[in-house]
Amino acid sequence: MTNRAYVIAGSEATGGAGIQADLKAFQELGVYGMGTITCIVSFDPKHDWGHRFVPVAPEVIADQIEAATSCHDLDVVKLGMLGTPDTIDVVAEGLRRQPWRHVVLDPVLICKGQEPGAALDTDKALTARILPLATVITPNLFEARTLAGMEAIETVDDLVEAARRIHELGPRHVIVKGGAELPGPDAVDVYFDGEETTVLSAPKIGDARVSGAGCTFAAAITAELAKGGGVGRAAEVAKAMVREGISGRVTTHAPFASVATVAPRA
Ligand code: PXL
Repeated sequence: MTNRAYVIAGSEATGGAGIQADLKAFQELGVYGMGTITCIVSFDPKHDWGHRFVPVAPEVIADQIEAATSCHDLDVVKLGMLGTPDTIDVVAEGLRRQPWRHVVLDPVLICKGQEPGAALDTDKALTARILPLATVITPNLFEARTLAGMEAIETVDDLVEAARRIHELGPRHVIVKGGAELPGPDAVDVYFDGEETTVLSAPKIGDARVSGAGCTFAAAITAELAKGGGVGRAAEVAKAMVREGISGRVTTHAPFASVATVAPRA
């Protein structure tokens, strides 16, 4: 049977991040993908490439979820940018209609073009309604600080503490990404499964953040889980894929490069 994976996420019109990156990652890893679009983000070249953000109407999101889940037997889903409390409600409702082996949550908390007040509502709704459904969560430093209620995350020990705190919010598997911003020469991620802590570390490739790295990481984990692998191995594959993608990054006319989507050499 063809391995299938599902993603519910926003469209990012330049192709670097969002559902565009997710579906490319699925394809590269040999998984047939289907997707539901929650919002449309179009960077604005006339205004410093700021985010223009348009949510998709909740009933249209519900229709897309109905179509995908009726058409395919799915047991693995990735959640990317949801964007508004209304979107979160309709996605939570849609997910509750069937059992999932894995719900991989990339907790994209704020998109730069959104009102900070709206972001706060979104944080609360995400924590209340989506976190309890997630089996795997992949926060970056900013998201980990918010979810764990920590003022600063600056060391690997801080990453471990954040992973433990976020685990208590519900998700069985927590992978906190140090990324470019964690001080030090290495890109460090910490995986905590409730018992064991695993540190994934590799030398940083430059210091700049690359668009789509986080999306690709969670999408690659989702694809590997769809193929039947465990979370630990899936995280290793995802990290290798993002490393290759950052090293072969696509330069753009925007001030940031986009991750290239290439499956890691076995
Ligand atoms: O990389 C986070 C992200 C996720 N999803 C969408 C985005 C972005 C960042 O711009 O636009 C749709």
